[in-house]
Formats: sequence, C-alpha cells, structure tokens
Amino acid sequence: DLQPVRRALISVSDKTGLEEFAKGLAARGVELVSTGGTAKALRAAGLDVADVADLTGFPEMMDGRVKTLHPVVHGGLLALRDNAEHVSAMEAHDIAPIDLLVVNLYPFEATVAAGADYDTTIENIDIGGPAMIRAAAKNHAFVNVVVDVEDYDAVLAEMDANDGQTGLAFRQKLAQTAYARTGAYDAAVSTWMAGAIGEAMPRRRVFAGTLRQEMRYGENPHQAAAFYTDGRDVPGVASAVQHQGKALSYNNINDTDAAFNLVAEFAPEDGPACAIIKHANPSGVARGETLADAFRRAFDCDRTSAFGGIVALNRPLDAETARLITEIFTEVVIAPDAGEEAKQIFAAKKNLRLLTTGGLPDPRAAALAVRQVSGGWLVQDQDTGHVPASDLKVVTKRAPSEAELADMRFAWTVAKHVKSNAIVYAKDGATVGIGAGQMSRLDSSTIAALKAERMAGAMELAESTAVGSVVASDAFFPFPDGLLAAAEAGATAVIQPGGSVRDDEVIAAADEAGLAMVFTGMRHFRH
Ligand code: 93A
Repeated sequence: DLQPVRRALISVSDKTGLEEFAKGLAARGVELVSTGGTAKALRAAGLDVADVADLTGFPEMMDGRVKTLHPVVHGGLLALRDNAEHVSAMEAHDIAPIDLLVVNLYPFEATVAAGADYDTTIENIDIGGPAMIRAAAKNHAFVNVVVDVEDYDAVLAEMDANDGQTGLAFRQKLAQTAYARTGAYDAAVSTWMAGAIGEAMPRRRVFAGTLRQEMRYGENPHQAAAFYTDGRDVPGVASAVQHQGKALSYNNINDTDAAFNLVAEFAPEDGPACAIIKHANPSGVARGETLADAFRRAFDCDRTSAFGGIVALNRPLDAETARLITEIFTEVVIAPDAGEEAKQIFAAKKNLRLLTTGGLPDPRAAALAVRQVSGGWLVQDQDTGHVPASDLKVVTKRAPSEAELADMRFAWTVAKHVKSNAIVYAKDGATVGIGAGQMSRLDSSTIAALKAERMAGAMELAESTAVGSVVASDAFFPFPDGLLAAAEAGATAVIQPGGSVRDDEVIAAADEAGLAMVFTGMRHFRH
C-alpha cells in the first residue's frame, strides 16, 4: 500500500506555511510544480520549481480561469500507475505522474464574508482547484491530496515514517477530507447564490460544516458527538475564546448558545442583563442596576435550578459579578468580554469555563434554524420576530401601567426563549417564575407560579414573588383557566398573542379579574 512521493503540484491561494512545507518536500527529494503566484512565492524562497504553464504548453489565460485544466495535469493525477494502458497513455502523451497535490482554493467564503460585489464573488469561484482535488482524491490509491494547511506536517511525518512513501490509510483520510472541502465549497457557492437571487428556500440545499471540536460524548455518554462550524462569523459559542476550564460538552454548547442568544436580546446600552440557563431553558433572567445586580436577580428567580447552570451576560464580566458567580456552582460563563480582575477571580475555579465572544449576536439578523427528522431536515428562519410597543393592542378595560408595560415586554422577550408551552412571570425587570416545556399551558402556568411561591419561601418573604407581577404566554390562552391561574398567583397584567376562538371569553375573564391584557399578534412557539 505504500506509494512514493516523487512529484508534487502545489497551487495555493492561502500561502500560510507554504515555504516551510515546500522546503520540507524539496529536502525529501520531491520535484515541485506550481501555478503562477505559488511558483513565484516558492522561487522567492529560493526553491527550484517548474511552471504548470511549461508542462501544459499553454499560458495561464483568461484572467487565470484556465491554468491547470489540461490532460497533462489531470492525466498525471488520474492515471492508475499499475494499469498497463494508463501507463502507455502517459508515455504516449508525455504525461508524468503527480503523486502529491497541494491545493487550497480561491477564498470564496472569505470573499462573500467581506461583502464583495456579484462579479468579484463569481471570479472567486475556483474551478481548476476543485477539479484537481477531486481527481487526486479519486486516485488516492496512488495520489496524496492536501487541502488543509494543518495537514502539511502530517505529510512530512508520514513520508519520514515510510522511507519517503505514504500508506493507503493515510491517503484515504486525505481524500475524505478533500471531498468534504470541495463539497463545502460548492455548498457555500450555492448558499450564496440562493441569497443573491432571493431564493429563501431553494429546491436543493446543502449543509456543510467543519469540525471544530470532538466531544467525549453527546447528550448521553453512549452517544458519539462533535461540533461542526458553518463558517458564519457571528459572536457566539462557535467563535468564542475559552479562557479556562475543561472542554465544553455537547450539552454545554447547546445550553451556552441558548443562554447567549437570550441575553443578546438586551442591548448593552439599555443596561446590564443576565440569563441563567438550564437544559436550554432559562431558570432566571434579569436586568439590573449593575451586572452583579442583574446576576443576583436572575439567580433569585430560581436558586435551586440555577445550580450547575450556564450564565450569559450582555456586558463584559467585572470583578464584582465574577465574585458572586463563583459562590454558586456554575458550568459556563459567556460574556462579550472579561476584565483582568474577573479572570483572576475565576482562575481559582478550575472547572468553571469562561468564554468571551467580542460582542453580542444581532437578535434580528436573518439566519436559518435547521432540525433533523427521520429522512430529512426541517428548515425555517430563526425566530427573529419582534413586536414594537406600537403594535401591542390593549384588549381589556384596564390599560397596563407604564411599569406593567415594561415588564410585559421584558417577559415577552424571555418567553420567546423558553420551550413551549412557555409561561413567564416578571416583575421590575426580572423573571420571578418560569414554566417551560409542558404539554399543557395551564401546567406551565401552575409550575411557574409554584416556583415563585417556593422562592418566596426560601427568601422568607411575606408573599409570593408573583404577586404584583406580569405574565407572558408564548401562545394564546385557549381557555380562561391558564389566565385565571396566573391571576390567582398574583399577576396583574398579561401579554399574549391572542387569536384564540375563545378570545372573548378570555378577555371577559381578564376584565372580571381586574387584569390588564395586551395582545402581541405574534406567537413565539419554541419546541
Ligand atoms: O481560475 S481557476 O479555477 N482555473 C484553474 O485552472 C486553476 N488552477 C488552479 N483557478 C485555478 N487554480 C487555483 O489557483 C488554485 O485552486 C489556487 O487557489 C490558485 C493558486 O493560484 P496562484 O498559484 O497563481 O496563486
């Protein structure tokens, strides 16, 4: 299975590590052939290199669109070395075998990310590169194909371990990586085109990812798991810098994402905010005078559930907040940034992970949400729905007070991030009871009220924290019962989408109970 590496074709846009790798190859007696820019870089580094143009007998033409698309190149990559006909065809047409192909493609993804115009983007679709990569990968029985700068060292190591040759298993692994790259590349082109021509849900769609991290296990220890990134450059768990602690688990990543997307709803300039997440649902969310205050108030919503939670902050972590957080067992803290003193305070907590992101994601930015079902993927726009204050419709005799209205909007925002059926009680910019994921809205309402009751008990308060609160429901109350349960718990105002066939009954019940109620006209299911 060992095959010699005598001749390499190198054609790379990203020249990182090129010189060192090429020198390593040359030192191992490998003959080098390159395209224009790559050859120039190699010559500048003092290396001996042949031009592809001399091989093909054609100059690079049409702005470089045609450089390597030639039988001398593709024959050299595709010929079976152990096939008599292939070998005689090589001899007849003066084709020399290419044993190693090193290509990284025109930076299409980066070009799109930089916001290039249509024509520039089109020009950055690499054709010759993928053609060579796919040819070399197909012929991995003989040919090595390297598409990733990170694999350069491994090639030299493999050659050194095998007297200048490489093994089949090694070439197979390179080929697998190569096809993932060309697949992802075309996926990026197709995704960009869908956007450019305004096709939100095209008839054919490809999802592609790059391994960011392998986890020890998935949701449970018997499930293998890994984290793949999709190349979008947004502040969040995928691009975050981890300052300390062991690697994030599958559940950590999922929960951290939920936590950060929730807290990002609260713009830093509107004041500090904190969300504490357990099992992708918030155990508490709060605004505060200070970040520490926001954390304390979020914690006070449900101190029991916050244990082992994920804390997300909308402002840089400061020392005071860091000190408070270390008082309870926390798995992960994610924030736009962290001060030096805060970092030092965390350093003593070896198991606590600190992630900084450099910013907050835009909660209104369009993106796709993808979920797998048996035999397919369900794709939808992410829920970026936002109801401006002017769209809220008061439906009860009593209109909400300013304070109630502010809390309603806060509770509504939180409810969007709670699994359905979602019921959120809030008071003074902090949740006081959250009911999540129940099959009945009434049960969610009861659970949320129960939690408020329990916290009041734990804090030795005279009455439930739900008294004087407002309540948000992610979807309409189909019957008055859920609403009445909220009134009984002490809520004075209700925010909900409306739209039930029994709205009249529900409104009448609200009036009867002296509640103020507004309809949003939008629901926030989250399953
Ligand atoms: O425009 S192309 O699609 N036409 C080609 O025939 C071709 N061959 C290699 N682009 C082509 N390449 C790409 O050129 C490689 O994939 C690589 O990204 C780039 C290297 O060009 P240079 O060596 O001139 O910097």
